[in-house]
Amino acid sequence: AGNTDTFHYTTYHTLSEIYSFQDMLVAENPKLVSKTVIGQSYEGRPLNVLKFSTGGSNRPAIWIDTGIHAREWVTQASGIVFAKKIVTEYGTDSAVTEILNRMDVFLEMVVNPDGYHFTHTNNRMWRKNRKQNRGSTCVGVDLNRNWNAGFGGHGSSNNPCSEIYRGTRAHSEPEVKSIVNFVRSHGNIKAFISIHSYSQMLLFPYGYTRKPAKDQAELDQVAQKAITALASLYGTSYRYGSIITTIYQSSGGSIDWTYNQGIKYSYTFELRDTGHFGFILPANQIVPTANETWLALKVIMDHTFKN
Ligand code: ING
Ligand code: ZN
Repeated sequence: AGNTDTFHYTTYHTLSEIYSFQDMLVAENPKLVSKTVIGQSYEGRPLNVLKFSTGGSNRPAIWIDTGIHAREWVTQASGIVFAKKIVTEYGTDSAVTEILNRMDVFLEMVVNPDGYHFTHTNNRMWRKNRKQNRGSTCVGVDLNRNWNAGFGGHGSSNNPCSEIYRGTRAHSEPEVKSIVNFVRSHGNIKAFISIHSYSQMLLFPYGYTRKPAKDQAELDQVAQKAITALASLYGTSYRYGSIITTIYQSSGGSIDWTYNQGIKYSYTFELRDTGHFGFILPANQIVPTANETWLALKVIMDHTFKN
């Protein structure tokens, strides 16, 4: 029922509403948008990725994901807004048009569907997936500690009851493994942007080591440009820098893995706010948050396109 013009971007949606949004967007824009199911979650839900493409084969691509952590609702909601923006700005915005004429964009709006469903039905503050951990009554693995980049190091836990439980081994979780397989088999991803909330930060590798990324100077410059664009809309101020020096030490994170795979433009956003509402950001901030973030995303995409 409905269409993506009358869809309510100003409220939070259930998982099934997000899935039907995706299908509507594909149905309305069959030449630009398609849906790929890259795997299934632990509880058997589809892991949907929207592909925005104007043709070609295996074009250089930009990956964006939202919702790896269940409770970070403004991220999944922003993912919906980004998807709609891509289709409305293709052909009207010169940067988006130019990018999509030569590159593909992949958007996974709900990386952690089981956790997201659980935040609607049981516990609004759930973060991890819903893995039934063997030998423990505690549920869930932190999907941003499960990647093979400093796996098991500081800033992750081997305790299944911890909010930062890393799982039994790297890539043990289907939600992570599906992205790993996708990234590897695609082989031509140039930027990988993973979106969290909250803290208002733009972060780049590394999180597991203090060793600076070899592209640190460039990553830093692009981040500075991106947060300047972001602030230009409503004045929202962001900090930026490497994960370990800007937020905290954290091992097994996605963008450290993608960076080590050779994806130079690996970034993580921490969206609004700085803690007043935290994860429970009022719905009237969804669209402004997505709008300002989109400006920063376009800076990163445009830089990727030109390099
Ligand atoms: N923040 C991220 C977390 O997983 C992060 C910070 C980003 C860590 C990138 C490692 C890599 O802890 C939130 N809010 O989840
Ligand atoms: Zn998060």
